[in-house]
Amino acid sequence: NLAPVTRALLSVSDKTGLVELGQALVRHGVELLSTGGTAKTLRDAGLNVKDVSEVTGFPEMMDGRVKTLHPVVHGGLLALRDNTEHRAAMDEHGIGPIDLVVVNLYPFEETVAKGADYDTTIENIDIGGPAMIRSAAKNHGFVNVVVDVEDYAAVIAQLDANGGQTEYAFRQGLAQTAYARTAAYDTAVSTWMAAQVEGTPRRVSVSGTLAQTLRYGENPHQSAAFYTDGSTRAGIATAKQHQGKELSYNNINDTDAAFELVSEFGADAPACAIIKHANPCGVATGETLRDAYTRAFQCDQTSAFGGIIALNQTLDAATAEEITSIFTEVVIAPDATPEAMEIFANKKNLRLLTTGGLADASAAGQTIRQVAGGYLVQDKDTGRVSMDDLKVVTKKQPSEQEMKDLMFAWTVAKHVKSNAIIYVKDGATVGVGAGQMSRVDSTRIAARKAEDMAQELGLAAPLTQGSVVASDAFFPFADGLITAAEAGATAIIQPGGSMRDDDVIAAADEAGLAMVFTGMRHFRH
Ligand code: 93A
Repeated sequence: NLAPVTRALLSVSDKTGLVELGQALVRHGVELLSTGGTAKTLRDAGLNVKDVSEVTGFPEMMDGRVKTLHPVVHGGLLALRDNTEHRAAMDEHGIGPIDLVVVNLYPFEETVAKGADYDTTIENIDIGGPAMIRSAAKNHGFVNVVVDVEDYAAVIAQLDANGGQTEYAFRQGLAQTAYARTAAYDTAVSTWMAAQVEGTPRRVSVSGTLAQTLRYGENPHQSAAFYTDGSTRAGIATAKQHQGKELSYNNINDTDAAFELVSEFGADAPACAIIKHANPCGVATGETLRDAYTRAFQCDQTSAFGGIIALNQTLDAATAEEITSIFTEVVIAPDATPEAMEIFANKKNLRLLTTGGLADASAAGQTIRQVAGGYLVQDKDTGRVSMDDLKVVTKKQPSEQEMKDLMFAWTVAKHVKSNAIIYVKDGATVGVGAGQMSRVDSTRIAARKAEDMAQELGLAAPLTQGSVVASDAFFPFADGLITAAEAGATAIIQPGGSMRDDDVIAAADEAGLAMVFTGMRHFRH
């Protein structure tokens, strides 16, 4: 099952580790073939390389669109070495074997992430590379295919261990990785194109690269893993973990929810979100980051224990100090100062993640959910309303402060599982009702939690007194709104559009509330 490597074709966009690999191949007497830029890098390092154009007899043409797409290349990859007819065809057409292909593709995913224009993106669809990968992978009985810089060391180790040959199981493993890579690549292309074409695509494809096997899934009896989709955007998949044990399945899910929520607020004013079970139990802005954290924490101190904290600005020492006063699972922020990191360093169980920036809340994308036998695909909820979109439907107008808080509450509502009710005062949530089957229950639960907090903090009245309320969807009846008014709310934001809007507006007027309609709903399940 050992197969010799006599000739290799290297064609890589990412030149990392290329020279070291080339040197190892030459050491094993392997002849090197290469395309333009790759050949140059190898030559510059003093290695002997033959241009593919010399082998094909064709220059690289059409801006490089046609470089390696030639029978001399694909014949050399696909020929069965032990088949007499294949060998005869090779001899007849002057085709030499290519036993090793090293290809990494035009950086299509990175090009999309950078927001390149249409033509640039199209030009970054690699054709020749995937073709060679697929040819080589099909013929893994004889041929090695390497698509990851991370696999270079293993290739060198194989050659070293087997006197310039490789084992079948090794080649088979490489082939599997190779097909996963071309599948992921084409998925990235088709996903990008889905966003360009009119209408609903007839086929969708989902793909990911194993980033981490997880200890278990939502529960210990479920095995699980984390796959990334190649995105280079700031977020959970690209974050750097600085300390603490590996993230769990639930940690990853909650940290994502926390970071996406806090990113909604941009980086201008400090903001903090604390998440439990994918729902926020406190979200606040503040004068300082520490202040934002403290105010978020005060919304529901009980639930915040063991929570996930997301910050929209660099974690500083004062905030870090405050955070360590209770047990927290994960803190995620764009960055952290050395002092803050030092404060966290002796909290062994606390994980710190930095992202290098905020998530782009307005970036288009899709969300995918699995159901039995299929996938539900939808556009990401990037919906936003501005103050100009709001329609005041009550006799009373919201005050300027109420208006600010209404907008804040509405932003939070988008990130709370339906039915979502959020009480907000002075840029901080003071009650969150999430995931209830009836809206009035969410309204009651949030108000009751605020009462509990008032007792815990020794306040004369719950913070819902003089608060504003957001509802992710319309109030079907007046009862929810009346409950909010009884809890002390003075203004409401909701989509409107119920059959009984008139009743609800009348109830608001009667309770002396101001109410605005957004015309947009934010269900989240
Ligand atoms: O434009 S292509 O699809 N046409 C080809 O025939 C072809 N052959 C290799 N792109 C092609 N490649 C790609 O060129 C490789 O996949 C690799 O990413 C890149 C290496 O080019 P260079 O060696 O000039 O840097």
